[in-house]
Amino acid sequence: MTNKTALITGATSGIGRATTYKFAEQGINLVLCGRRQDRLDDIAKTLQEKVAVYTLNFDVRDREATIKAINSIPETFKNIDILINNAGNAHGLDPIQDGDISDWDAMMDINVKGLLYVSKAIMPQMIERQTGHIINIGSSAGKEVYPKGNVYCASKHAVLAITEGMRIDLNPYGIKVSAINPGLVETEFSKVRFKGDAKADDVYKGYKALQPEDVADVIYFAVSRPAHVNIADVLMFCTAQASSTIVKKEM
Ligand code: NDP
Ligand code: 8X3
Repeated sequence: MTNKTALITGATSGIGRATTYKFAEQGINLVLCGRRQDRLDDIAKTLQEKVAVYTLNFDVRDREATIKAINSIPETFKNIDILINNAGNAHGLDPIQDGDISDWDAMMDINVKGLLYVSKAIMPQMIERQTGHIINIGSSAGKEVYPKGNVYCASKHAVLAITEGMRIDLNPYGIKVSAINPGLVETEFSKVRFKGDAKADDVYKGYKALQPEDVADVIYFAVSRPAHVNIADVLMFCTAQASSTIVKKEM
């Protein structure tokens, strides 16, 4: 995997950050994206002894800023071999009739439109070089709707549909497209969903949830397969989880 470059969105936390460390261990050069520059700087400082690292600070909701940031990548990092479309979150957990419209906007704008903007900026050079691998981080919520999950689940169902569409449309150019769909992963996800409310602390109590490193391992497995193998779709749960609503908890 040496001499490869990966661009990872949402590299400042959780699954994205764990993937960053996993890729650096394997010698993959990195373009790390997020809004929290202090975290990007810390990660870059830690990893730059192992691999080349470049950071980009932009909000994926902002179409112009996203395209401008990606177009500003210096020549040495410009050929992105691997794109990890990971930036995203849930905002709120409410019955649809009580949902906050700003939360709906955030989830559709970040999880769906942000992923499209980033992909739009990266795909042309992959097409030109007739190579590349795009991994979209979906969710078990993209396969199964759960109570109060409504719009978050819709955003992740959209990610799955976009992934399948990308795989079809990019097939003539030899570009691999994969969806990695985890269930419950212990990250800052629930802090964001519940906007800092103490409810977030209970989400991962009473069982061992997936850790971000578990997902990073599967992402690396997917990107390190031989050229003729594409891991199209992965659904992964912690052992305690059987479906979106069935989680065996010890209290
Ligand atoms: P975290 O909250 O820990 O990380 C989210 C990342 O997304 C951060 O690095 C954040 O960076 C970035 N991000 C959020 N909003 C924006 C934005 N507007 N512009 C740019 N970057 C943004 O959550 P996870 O690691 O859990 O989530 C990563 C992905 O995994 C998401 O797509 C999520 O839906 C998915 N997922 C999570 C699961 C879980 O249970 N945790 C399960 C299944 C899927 P910054 O704030 O610095 O911009
Ligand atoms: C995140 C997992 O179950 O909270 O996608 O939707 S869940």
